[in-house]
Amino acid sequence: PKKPVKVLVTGAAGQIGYAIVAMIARGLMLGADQPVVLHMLDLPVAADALNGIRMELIDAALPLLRGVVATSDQAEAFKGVNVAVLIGGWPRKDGMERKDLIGKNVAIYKSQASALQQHAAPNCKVLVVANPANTNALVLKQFAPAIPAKNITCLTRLDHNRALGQLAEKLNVHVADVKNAIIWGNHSSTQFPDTSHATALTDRGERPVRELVADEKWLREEFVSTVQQRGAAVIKARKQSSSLSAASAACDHMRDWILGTPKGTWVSMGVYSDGSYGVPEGIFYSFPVTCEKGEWSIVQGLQIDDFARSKMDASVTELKEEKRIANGFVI
Ligand code: NAX
Repeated sequence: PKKPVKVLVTGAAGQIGYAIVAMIARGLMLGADQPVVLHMLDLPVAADALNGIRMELIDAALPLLRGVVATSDQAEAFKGVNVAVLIGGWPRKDGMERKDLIGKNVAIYKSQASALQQHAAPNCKVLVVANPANTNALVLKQFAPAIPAKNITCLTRLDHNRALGQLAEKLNVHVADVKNAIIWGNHSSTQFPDTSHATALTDRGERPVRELVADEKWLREEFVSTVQQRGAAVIKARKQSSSLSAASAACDHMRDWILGTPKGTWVSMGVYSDGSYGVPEGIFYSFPVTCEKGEWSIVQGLQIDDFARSKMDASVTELKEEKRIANGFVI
């Protein structure tokens, strides 16, 4: 039998947290044969709610769940964890400026960086979900220098999955038969959902999405803005932001990272740029990646046309600006 893996979820009493803890404890993140111990962290104000979730997890009688730690103490939460899903953060409130949102989260991620570095298991894999996700990941990296940069990632898989979902609807095929869309850039409205290399399985075999859709204008305009604005559309409809889809995407991200991507398939992950595709080092940027044996690598050699280049550069500009603002708070 496998040794239990310790999985930390921060912001566990929040919306995404509530959805994801059950998914993790049912094996959707690490596999149906992998026992887990859940560490849940939230603020002291949410301690009662967190305890209620602990009670529900016990009541669910989950065979893979070998223990639950529910705490508002960062050191206890990070102690010995092998996987950390960082969902907790300062929420954007109406009228709040982006600069202030970044500032509030810089403080949180700076402090979580030291908890991570001091208490987590060596080689702990980290996924930042909380917004601004790419910049929070950067702050975490800067303040946890002992953690290898390759162990810190941020979530753009929800955007990636949204892209696959839109293509499946357009082509009237099953979503599992669509693959290799790409989300480039920031998890924000400057992200570039790119279908240039995506394929779909039809009765005539695997075909490029570009050929199947044929409507280049739809792919460049309507599709791109639908994916970019999907989060806002969900908020408008539900009066709450995406949570089950975000939780599901975070499970997909971790599962593919740890257990590997299927052959011939890539996924999108926010990672520390190594300069690939002319994206400067020093920012977290979403790239197409494949994963094997617990390591991600950026897919190389894809053709980038002028349209893609300008979209990709716009997201670089935004991320540099977020970095500049974040650095202003750090000093
Ligand atoms: P909620 O406000 O429901 O939950 C956030 C939880 O974090 C709360 O329970 C809060 O008490 C807790 N928290 C705040 N500061 C904390 C700290 N310092 N330590 C531990 N816990 C802390 O938000 P929810 O809808 O669950 O969203 C969580 C985050 O995910 C937000 O930042 C949101 O913007 C972000 N998202 C990111 C997505 C992505 O694709 N990267 C998509 C979904 C989501 O919008």
